Amino acid sequence: MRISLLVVFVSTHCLVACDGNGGSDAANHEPQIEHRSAGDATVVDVTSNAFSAHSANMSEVSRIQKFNLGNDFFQNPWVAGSASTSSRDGLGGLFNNNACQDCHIRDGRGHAPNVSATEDGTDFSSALIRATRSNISETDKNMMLQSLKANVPDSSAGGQLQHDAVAGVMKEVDLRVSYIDVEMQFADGHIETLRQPSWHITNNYVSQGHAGFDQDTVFSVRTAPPMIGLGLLALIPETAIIAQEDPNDMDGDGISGRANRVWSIEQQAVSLGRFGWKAGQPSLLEQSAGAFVNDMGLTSRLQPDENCMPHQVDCLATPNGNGDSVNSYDYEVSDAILDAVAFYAAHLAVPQRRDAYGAQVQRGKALFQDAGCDQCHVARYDTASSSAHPELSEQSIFPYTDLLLHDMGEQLADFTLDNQPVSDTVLVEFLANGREWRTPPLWGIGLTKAVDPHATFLHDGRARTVMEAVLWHGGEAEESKRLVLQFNRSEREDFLAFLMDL
Ligand code: HEC
Ligand code: HEC
Ligand SMILES: [Ca+2]
Ligand SMILES: [Ca+2]
Repeated sequence: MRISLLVVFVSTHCLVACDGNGGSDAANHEPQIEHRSAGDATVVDVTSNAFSAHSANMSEVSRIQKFNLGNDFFQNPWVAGSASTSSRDGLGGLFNNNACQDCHIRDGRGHAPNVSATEDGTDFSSALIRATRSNISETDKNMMLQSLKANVPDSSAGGQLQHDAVAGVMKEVDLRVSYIDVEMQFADGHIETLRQPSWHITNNYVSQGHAGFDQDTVFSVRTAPPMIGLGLLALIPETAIIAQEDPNDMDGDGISGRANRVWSIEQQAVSLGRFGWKAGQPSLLEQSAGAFVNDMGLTSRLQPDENCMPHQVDCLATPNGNGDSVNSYDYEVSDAILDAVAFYAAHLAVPQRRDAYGAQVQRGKALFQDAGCDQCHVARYDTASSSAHPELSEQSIFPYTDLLLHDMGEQLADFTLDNQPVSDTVLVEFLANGREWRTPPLWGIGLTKAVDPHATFLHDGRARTVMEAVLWHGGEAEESKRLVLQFNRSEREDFLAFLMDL
């Protein structure tokens, strides 16, 4: 039995991998497909454009008709509504930024503000803060558990704090961050210095006689994640994700991932959450519509209402961008534009790995597995069949995520008005509590700084390097971090060589 299995394996190896990619004499006899992280959609690029290419196997027709149109509306800024301008107006009243690309920089990620010796950080151009009430009624809690309701918004500023606004509208908040240094010591004495953030949020309505934030409001800082490979993540079969859940840690390994379940406006049903730092969005179409309305103040079929609270009369009075003197649309973002942007978001390719089978990278991969990183950062999936996205259909992919929520401990928790970490009983986004985060995919992470040297890691961007990100792991990942802290110098180098090769 063993022998015949081995024969099958070896012959698969020859069928699939004898294409000259990498040596065929690897220690294990698996076919070497891992360097192509996104299967046939993988691109070869190590430049600052590494995250901006379309799926390598995309047809010319799709590229010209949809990808380029989506790119245009992802990249170029939107302007305030007026009677005369184009299909790109209707920004605000309230917004965080005026172009998708200004947060998802070069189709990669954003960053937390940097600080100087004398000044706190105020550059929130690619980050935003959500606001959620924590002391909620049983009815509200049940609604969230049944996933009909993402959260209960702050009654002053709503569920997201917009730190910018069009002329004549009061922006909701002014934001600032300061950091203190925290030292982490490895077993061999090596020290890494991390920066622990304190977020300072000024509610501008207080100056207008408003009471300010509700006393029980909790805050969740989010930097923009990278845009690559998202259509492939959308096609990971739901069964494969659910099969990895272990909500009560039945297997006793200290890791208890669970899926977020969220309300899908498109499906009008509870669906598996996949996107966002807490997996609060079920699809790229809904994530894009959510970004348009919350981050930019742009309405669409899926999000027909502006992001203003009832008392924000200046926001409500902002001219909308529903068409111009010639055309009129029902919403500021037409269906054609929304579809094209979601298509674009599905098709940013993942770059090929540089040295996946090199000796040092292989040693680093073994250390990654020894430290249990792959219990959450699960390497491989096969995507479902899709006629809508043939390029992404039935691909073997290596995203390094389980798309599940994990309690990452107090240090990475969302926080209260007086800057205390929230407890794990506070629901922040559908079923995700204030200490839970979705395991982010690691594919492409080694090219992050090539794409944007200012990019930072983790949900709030506190980590300046990949190693800092690892050393912030706590909660369910505490044991993994403990094992990393035992690495000696050459092991650290191998470990990082693997991560930087992804
Ligand atoms: C103000 C900055 C900002 C702007 C502008 C912005 N985004 Fe985002 N984007 C974010 C943040 C922050 C997240 C994470 C949200 C969360 O955790 O819920 C995100 C998440 C996403 C995701 C999910 C990625 C993942 O890995 O789960 C997609 C897709 C996305 N944005 C698309 C868009 C599109 C399309 C636009 C323009 C319509 C846009 N974004 C505009 C900041 C921004
Ligand atoms: C219990 C699950 C779990 C384990 C085990 C785990 N991680 Fe993570 N990892 C996460 C989650 C969840 C986040 C996001 C945390 C946040 O943003 O606050 C994360 C974030 C990261 C990031 C930053 C990603 C980004 O896009 O900013 C890196 C790098 C990373 N992990 C590497 C590792 C390595 C290496 C190991 C093993 C030493 C490891 N992780 C172990 C769940 C896990
Ligand atoms: Ca608007
Ligand atoms: Ca708001």
